[in-house]
Amino acid sequence: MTLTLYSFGPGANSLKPLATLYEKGLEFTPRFVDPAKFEQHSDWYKKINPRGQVPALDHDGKIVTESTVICEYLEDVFPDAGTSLRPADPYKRAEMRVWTKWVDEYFCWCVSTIGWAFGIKAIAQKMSDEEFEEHIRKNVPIPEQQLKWRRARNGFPQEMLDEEYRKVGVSIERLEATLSRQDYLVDSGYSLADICNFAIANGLQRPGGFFEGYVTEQKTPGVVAWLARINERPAIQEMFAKAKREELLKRVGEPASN
Ligand SMILES: N[C@@H](CCC(=O)N[C@@H](CS)C(=O)NCC(=O)O)C(=O)O
Repeated sequence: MTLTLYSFGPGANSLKPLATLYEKGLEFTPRFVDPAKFEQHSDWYKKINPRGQVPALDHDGKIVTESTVICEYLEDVFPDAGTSLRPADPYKRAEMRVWTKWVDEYFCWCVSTIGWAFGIKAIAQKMSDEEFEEHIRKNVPIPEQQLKWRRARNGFPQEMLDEEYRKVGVSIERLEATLSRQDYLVDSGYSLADICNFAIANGLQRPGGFFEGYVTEQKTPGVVAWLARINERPAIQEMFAKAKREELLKRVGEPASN
């Protein structure tokens, strides 16, 4: 049995399956897809995920995409490995899925747009106008992502940024409303609800970051304590330590079989 995870390393959507693999103690080969080289848009990678996005899991030659789906797949295939990340009770499991659906449909998008507006610009401005436009037109398969890349390079409309910041505020309030009452998003314990939200929320508390003031000890003590609680987990520490030692960030380029 072999598992290979194609990812950008432990941040955003890539963090979800990485954290799941570490929590479950599953052996896997990490393959770093380098966003600075637009490797997610390369022909070899689009044979793995035709959408030109990470993460993607290869399980014995079967490809699974969509970060939350990969996490659920790992639980389905390896239910007894390491930590169980779904509540046994069907109602609690439904609550967990409301949280993971909400991340994918709402929380991820507002945080991502701000990240693209202020963090991706440098990558997007690496090429000349002509090179950039040709790359986007030829290699980026999703029209919405083409627009996002163009906006990352040329600027997002201010009213869009204002609206996305408003949604980040709404999202943090929603997390705080639950986390001020309980340790984890579903009261039965740590689950994929926490991993998938942590993937997007971790880092929002960073002083000097794009979201300064949204997550603070004074305003959102529940969210701050929850982030710390997850960051203290041995599996999460192992994941970040491996990334720091660059073990998760080795770029391997085009696989020999492609
Ligand atoms: N719905 C997808 C979204 C994947 C996604 O947005 N991936 C981002 C990284 S977090 C990506 O590959 N961005 C690069 C690009 O679109 O060029 C999932 O959850 O896996």
